Amino acid sequence: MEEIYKPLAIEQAVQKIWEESGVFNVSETANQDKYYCLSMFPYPSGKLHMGHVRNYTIGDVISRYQRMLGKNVLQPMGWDAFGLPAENAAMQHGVHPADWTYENIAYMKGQLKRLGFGYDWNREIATCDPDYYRWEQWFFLKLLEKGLVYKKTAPVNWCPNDMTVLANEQVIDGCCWRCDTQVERKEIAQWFLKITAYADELLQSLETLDGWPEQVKTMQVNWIGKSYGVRFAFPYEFDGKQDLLWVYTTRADTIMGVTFCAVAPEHPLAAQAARNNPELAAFIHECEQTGTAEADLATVEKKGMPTGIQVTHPLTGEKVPVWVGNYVLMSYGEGAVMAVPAHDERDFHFAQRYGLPIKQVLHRKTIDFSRNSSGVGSGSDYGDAGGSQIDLPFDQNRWQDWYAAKDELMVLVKSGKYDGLTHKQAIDAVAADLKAKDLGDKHVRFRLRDWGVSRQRYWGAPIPVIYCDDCGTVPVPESDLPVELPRDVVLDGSQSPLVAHPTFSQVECPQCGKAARRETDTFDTFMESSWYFARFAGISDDAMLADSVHYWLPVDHYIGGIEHAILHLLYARFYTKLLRDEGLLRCGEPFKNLLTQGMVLKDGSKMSKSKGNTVDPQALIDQYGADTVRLFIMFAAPPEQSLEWSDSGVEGAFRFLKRLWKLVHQHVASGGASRPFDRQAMTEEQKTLRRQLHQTIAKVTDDYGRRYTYNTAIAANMELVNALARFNDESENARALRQEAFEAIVLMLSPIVPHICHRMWQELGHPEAIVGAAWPTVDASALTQDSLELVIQVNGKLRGKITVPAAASAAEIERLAFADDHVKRFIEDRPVRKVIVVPKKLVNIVVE
Ligand code: HQ5
Ligand code: ZN
Repeated sequence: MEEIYKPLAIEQAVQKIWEESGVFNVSETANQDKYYCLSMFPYPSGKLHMGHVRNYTIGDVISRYQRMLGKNVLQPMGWDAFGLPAENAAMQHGVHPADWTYENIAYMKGQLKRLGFGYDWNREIATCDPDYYRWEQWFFLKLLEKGLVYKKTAPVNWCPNDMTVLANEQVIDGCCWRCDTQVERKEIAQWFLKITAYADELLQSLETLDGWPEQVKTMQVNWIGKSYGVRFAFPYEFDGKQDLLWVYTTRADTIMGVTFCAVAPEHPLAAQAARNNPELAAFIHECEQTGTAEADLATVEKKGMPTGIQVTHPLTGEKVPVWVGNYVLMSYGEGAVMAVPAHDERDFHFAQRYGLPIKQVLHRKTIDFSRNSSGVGSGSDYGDAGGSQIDLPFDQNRWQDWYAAKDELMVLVKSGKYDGLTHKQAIDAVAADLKAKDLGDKHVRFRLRDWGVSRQRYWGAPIPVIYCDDCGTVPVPESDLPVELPRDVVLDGSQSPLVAHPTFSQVECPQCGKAARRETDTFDTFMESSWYFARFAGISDDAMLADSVHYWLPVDHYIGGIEHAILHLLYARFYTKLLRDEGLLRCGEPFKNLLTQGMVLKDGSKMSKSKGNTVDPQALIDQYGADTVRLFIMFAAPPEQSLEWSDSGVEGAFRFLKRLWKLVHQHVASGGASRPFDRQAMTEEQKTLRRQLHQTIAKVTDDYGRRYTYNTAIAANMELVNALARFNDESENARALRQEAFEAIVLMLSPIVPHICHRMWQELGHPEAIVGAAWPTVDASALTQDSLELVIQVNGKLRGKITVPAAASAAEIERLAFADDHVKRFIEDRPVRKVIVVPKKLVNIVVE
């Protein structure tokens, strides 16, 4: 064994062994339990960020640990390769998006290998590969057939100069990020996946996800936003015609407090009123200039204008004015709301601003503010998560809970026949009265919208449909899949390169053979990431998913960033249910356990290119080796918490590895252990060290297996190494004990620092590779102590120490205490008043 730790040479050699032996390439075996460990696959953006290194180190540590428990562990890796960055790079540097992407993949793959992650590279996926996206197209057509896919016109952010749709993130201060032109709201036809058809199941089955953080589940509950309310109408007359203004509310109990109604700028009533009102028409146009994001609507300055139309309150018969409000969302509910300024924050601000009346109809009973009212209720009538109502604690899954929490708090006043009723009673009574008049009923509603998957961009999977003047929308025949993305395109940022392409869109109609037009939109990249975990497990040349997928799924542990709490993690759950219902999967949930790792910070803020505070992992790997980087990352913080970068911490991790290497070297160089350990012939010091060793194994096993606190697992091993450094016994038995301790340390650290441990394991006399070794077990007999040291106090003052058998009774301890010479001297012949024995700690003798 070399005296000096040389990480680069060791890591290179060990990685070569892994590669050549193919240890991480797995298949389905019946005689072992499976474990599927997955880290969120990266966008091939150029090079690894420290955040990636953290994410993938955690996944690798979990995988290697499970392998040591005897599991058949699948850990795959691939590339979420479509998306805008490739197109932007193409425009900036004149490189083709495909070349840019595959070059990045090659570089980043090299980095992942250099970090020693144990992936099954045989299953590598790049989503921009036609062999991948052909199945996405195939499945889309299955969904189309089933009616789970449809095309409809929906508002988008539109740049009139670039003639393209912009994602919400690409609208900066209301202007196009590229050309600074003011962005418009435009209605264009887009493809949608009917995620709302699964809204209830997506909500209900969250309850089965015991291995998910509560925070993520709560975010999904709020995003799905199930609410129980009443849908009802205000009759009105316009241009001599009778009409109804429909609204939806979760707060029908406050119906007697309505002082006005508000409609979205796109509402038909607004358009009616604007016909003879140029001022109103101008206001509506102005509203159309702002984006469509719900987030915008929650924060936008609330503005409105009266329509001049009055509707009739369905229960009181009073006239109620209707306003157009820029904060009312057309795509949620009816695009119109009843406004109750006394009991809704947003209505209140609006009423104050425009001098509208405010009528209180609820009287609060005593309120217990100590109860959690963290805003779980997203049941705003406006459809966003900004809880504009009085937040109450309730479970959105159940009518009873929805009512109960409010009933404890309020009764109705100034509400005519409803006076004195509770929230629940009032809603029931109001709904019944509206129903009797044929003007409304109870109604369940979701905040979740269908998923728009069309993108007017180049670097994505083509949507496999054809438009024919005679036959309408025609699916691409299965035999013509994949619809491949053409390479020869011009990327100048002015319009979609697929629209500009000379031949891509020209196609014969598969049904009638006449000239037809191919869809030029591509899929949202979240389509690819919604099923990649299944493809890894069931990769196949001639099917979307091979049968092996049933062996591996669900994923046992999924590791990734909290930024995907809603979109990706909801889409993947939705897709799993779609695949199940198509008979391609047997499970209904994709991820059994979810670990959301914290951010990597530098000087307290997120490491990012724009802040200029990044640390390049590559430089550190080159300087210290992969093991040091991995050790620092796992030692600096538990996985779910943010990690503050520290150069001295990296240096400290390196020093620890050097020290451990040196101690193992000393042990091996001086001959190691010459005979097995003799338990009968142990000194007290040997017993103490061996007890610490097995206590450490017990603690570290708990840290790895249950708590995921690798930082404390490392700390416990560091303490054990310190104890070994202080242990100067050179007897045969001591050498045998040292051998046992080093073996255990090397095993326990091997998931985190696998290269150095591979070498030390060999040097400790094990020819077979450590990746195949079993996790160390606790010897319970080492944990028990034969004897204990107790402190003796006389009148509360420390007066001596005694050693007693660990199993000694209180009476025996008392007897031994009084027999101690020191203690005798302090007691002399004073009468003893009391003796207090605190087991395993002390004896206090109280004398006069
Ligand atoms: C982190 C950083 C950067 C990354 N391709 C998608 C993606 O997020 C994942 C799909 C499943 C939708 C973490 C991030 C994520 C993983 C890959 N990360 N800090 N790709 N600075 O390349 O923690 O949270 O952006 O889990 O690395 O990130 S990615
Ligand atoms: Zn046709």
